[in-house]
Amino acid sequence: MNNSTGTLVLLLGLFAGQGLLAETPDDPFLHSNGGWNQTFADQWALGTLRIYSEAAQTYRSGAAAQPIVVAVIDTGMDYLHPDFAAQRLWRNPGETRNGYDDDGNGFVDDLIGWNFVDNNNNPWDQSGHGTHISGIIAACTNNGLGISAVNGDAVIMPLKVANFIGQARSSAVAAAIYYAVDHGAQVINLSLGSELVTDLEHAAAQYAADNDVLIVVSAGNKGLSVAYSGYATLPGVLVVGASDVNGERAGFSNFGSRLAVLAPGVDVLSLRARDTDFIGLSNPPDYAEGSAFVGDDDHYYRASGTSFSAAMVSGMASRLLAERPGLSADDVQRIIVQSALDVGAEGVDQTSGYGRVDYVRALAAAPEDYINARLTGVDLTLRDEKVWISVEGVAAAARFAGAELAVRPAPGSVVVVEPDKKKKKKSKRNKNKEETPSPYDWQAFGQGIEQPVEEGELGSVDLETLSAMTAGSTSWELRLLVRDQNGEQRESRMAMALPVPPGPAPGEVGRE
Ligand SMILES: [Ca+2]
Ligand SMILES: [Ca+2]
Ligand SMILES: [Ca+2]
Repeated sequence: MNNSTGTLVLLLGLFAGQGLLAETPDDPFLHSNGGWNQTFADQWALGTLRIYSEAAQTYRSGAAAQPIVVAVIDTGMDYLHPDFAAQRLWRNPGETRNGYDDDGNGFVDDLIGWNFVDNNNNPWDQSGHGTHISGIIAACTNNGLGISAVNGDAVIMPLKVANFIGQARSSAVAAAIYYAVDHGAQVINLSLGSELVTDLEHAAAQYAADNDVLIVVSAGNKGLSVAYSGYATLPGVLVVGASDVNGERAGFSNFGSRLAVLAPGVDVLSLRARDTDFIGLSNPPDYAEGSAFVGDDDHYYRASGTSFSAAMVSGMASRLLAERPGLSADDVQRIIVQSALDVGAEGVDQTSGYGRVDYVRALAAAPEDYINARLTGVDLTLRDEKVWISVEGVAAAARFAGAELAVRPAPGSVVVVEPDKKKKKKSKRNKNKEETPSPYDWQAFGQGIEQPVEEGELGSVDLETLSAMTAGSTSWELRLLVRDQNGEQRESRMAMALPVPPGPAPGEVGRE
């Protein structure tokens, strides 16, 4: 974005430090609204993320941004798009166009990436999906044309694994991950749906994690829980769902305990690959051909989906890596997750994870700080002729100071208090006193948590006891509170009901 001299970069840094607004990119869609007769900004997502805000400028390191390579494992790319700069396309330094595999990596003339679908060196996009993603991350920015990107200084490595209708083989996805890691990508965008994940993909994702490469995965668009299926279950990946213009979870966005954060994923404007209209390919009943085209020359396209939310986060991750050299993939993931703005239910929840990502908050975050509070599931077991309810999740912090699990009847649930023998005894004993604690208040669920729990049981209570202490309720709200020694704390909430708690997939609950 800024290809001026080192002196000017330094000056911009100084001005920014004094709170003066540095130059924002001059791409027209960054400054316009109503491009398709909508009421909000054409590139509303960049505003929401605060990529080009004054606040973001004040955190600029002033260092010349190093180009971070982002591998886009998708349908390929229209790398000749007029709003994509040729120098932002990855080049394999070890390869020459001569029909030989010069660098001996098993791919002949892999100059700019690879097409794993047709097994050739041209990752051209016949769908448009991959180009849209690549444009969000690194369209040509500040060129007075079209859109701005999240990180106009990133370099895109297009790895085509999906055909024009978006179908991909597991072996191709795995091979593309290895290729990306082995050729210098620091971020991998994987916005592909898959119900079943193979050992091949699992091993490839582990390879990326072991080599300090961040994989950003889209949660999917079926409005379902992804706690136990799809690429969300790959090791080390950052799972992103979609938020809408109001900052809420988009209704189509998948959710579940593996969802980390939300990012803008509704009506996202980006590049349109030549001769493509991918929304039409899935034959949505209310879609008129070409109606997602934007701009006088139809070079732009608007689309909704968690694919594009993941691209926002991939772009953000690459920008953070450039702005804050020395951060590891884990650091970047932690920063993005921990600095997210809480939305939806209080604290970390099933539908919005840690919340909505925010670039300024991410810039300000300390990489070593974290508080992980996450309720992930409920297990029923039979023990000593009683039904025990175990609550599972994560309770950890940089300087763990303890955690508590609490329960109360679900808000809004009508709780009929059935007088029973125990209660009668109790009321006799406390004849003139109100019962304490009230069954409608938060009450401790199991013992206090004194040691961090990375993933496991946080507490358990037998059903009879739980029922008695919550006035016979059969649906509850759970709350986990995790404290750090620095005084910070984070909570997580989850709904729980009998006979089958919501959230986890069938087979994971109710087993005995
Ligand atoms: Ca080669
Ligand atoms: Ca060659
Ligand atoms: Ca542009």
